[in-house]
Amino acid sequence: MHAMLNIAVRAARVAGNIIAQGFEHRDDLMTESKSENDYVTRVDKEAEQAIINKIRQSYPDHSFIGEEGGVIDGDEDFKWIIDPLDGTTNFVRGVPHFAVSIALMHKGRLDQGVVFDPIRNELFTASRGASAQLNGYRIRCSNAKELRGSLLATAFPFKNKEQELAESLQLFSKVYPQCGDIRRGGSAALDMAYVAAGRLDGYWEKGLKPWDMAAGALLIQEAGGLVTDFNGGHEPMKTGSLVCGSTKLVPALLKTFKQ
Ligand code: 2AM
Ligand code: CA
Ligand code: CA
Ligand code: CA
Repeated sequence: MHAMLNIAVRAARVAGNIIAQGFEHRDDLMTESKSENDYVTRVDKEAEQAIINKIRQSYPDHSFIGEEGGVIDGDEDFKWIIDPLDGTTNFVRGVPHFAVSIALMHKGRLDQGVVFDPIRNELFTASRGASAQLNGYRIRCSNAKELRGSLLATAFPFKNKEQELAESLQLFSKVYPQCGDIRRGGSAALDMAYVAAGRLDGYWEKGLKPWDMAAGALLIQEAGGLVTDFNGGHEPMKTGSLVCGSTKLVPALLKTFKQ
């Protein structure tokens, strides 16, 4: 395993322990609302700090950006992008579906990625050019060629519902009649890991942040799939709009969106 991926995995496991313990003792989460329907807990913050501390032990000069405010300026060539707990709403409500997401960008390219589900002990990893793995076994995106029969995932806007819900429902109503079925899991990182593992054929969502998708994007690319934005462009991390899946399914989805 690549040395930097190895460090990312160790950091993800440390955070995973904090999260799993927090999940068993949910009376003590100190949940706060960042905005309506958007929560953060003591566990999100502790997990992020633990990840950054762990990585900095090995790479003190690197730069960091984490969802819970963990911005550290350093060597811009090595930038860690961290979502310590993706799926906080599930976590707070006792739904055991959430993950740690850690990615490393090297000179602006995704280089290493880890998505770790501490409840199921599923570790999804990818290094650029070296395939994607689940618990050490190679994974691949599905070979779905069309919407018919496909299992997809998406999400609905939980903020700014007034502005964004109509568009979201419009896309849903275009895709849903043509596909097999659609899931709404509540963890973007796990949705993407499941696309990489071929459990889902595709996934789309708008309004994502870089830490929601960075590790998942590398997983999917290394698993032989496609990651684009809603226009088929290659900057979903900049636009926050994401369409991903098997190589044939993504163009089919984009076409369906435009119909
Ligand atoms: P978070 O748990 O790290 O905040 C995409 O749906 C992403 O939006 C999720 O991965 C989740 O990341 C975030 N999110 C925040 N609040 C949410 C909510 N109420 N429902 C669903 N997702 C939410
Ligand atoms: Ca959050
Ligand atoms: Ca997230
Ligand atoms: Ca989070």
